[in-house]
Amino acid sequence: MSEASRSQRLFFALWPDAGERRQLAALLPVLAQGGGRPVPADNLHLTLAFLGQVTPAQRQCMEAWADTLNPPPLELILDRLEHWPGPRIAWLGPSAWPEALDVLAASLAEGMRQCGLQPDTRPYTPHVTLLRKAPGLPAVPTGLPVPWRTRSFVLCESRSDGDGVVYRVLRRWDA
Ligand code: 2AM
Repeated sequence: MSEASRSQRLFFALWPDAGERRQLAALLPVLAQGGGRPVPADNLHLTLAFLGQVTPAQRQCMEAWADTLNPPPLELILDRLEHWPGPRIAWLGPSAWPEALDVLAASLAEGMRQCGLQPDTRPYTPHVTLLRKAPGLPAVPTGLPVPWRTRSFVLCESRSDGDGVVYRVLRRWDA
């Protein structure tokens, strides 16, 4: 098999625990009343770095880089509901967040450069996508804010499965 055919679409993320996922998922039906397609509950996450399509060697390089990082304790309060008209997503994120989250995202972006990948050059905006094809900002549901405490991050694979996308956690880094 060629390197290209063994490539995978990968990203690093914060992955909610069962309770946090339940709280986030509970927002979806209400939000979707205003239009848009809710993200499947199992897919909810907060991206740290989107790697895109990577070769096995690049994946190995990024895992080795991640091994050198110490997952910081993070306490997030997801209280900011926003709509981005370009990608047409409605998302929930923190209106303020610990510097350690920026440092972690920036460290992974630096790892991407070291491993021959091109990180996003836009400022990092932590967000959990809740609706795709969202026509506008949905009405604020009850159930906000959602607190999220973590001391780990994960490497995920994204695959298309015909009628959607399926994410699989490949590895987890715990403090
Ligand atoms: P999004 O939720 O804002 O679409 C997996 O696709 C994850 O990586 C999603 O959380 C997605 O963010 C994020 N991501 C960042 N840049 C991306 C890109 N260029 N293409 C696809 N996903 C991207």
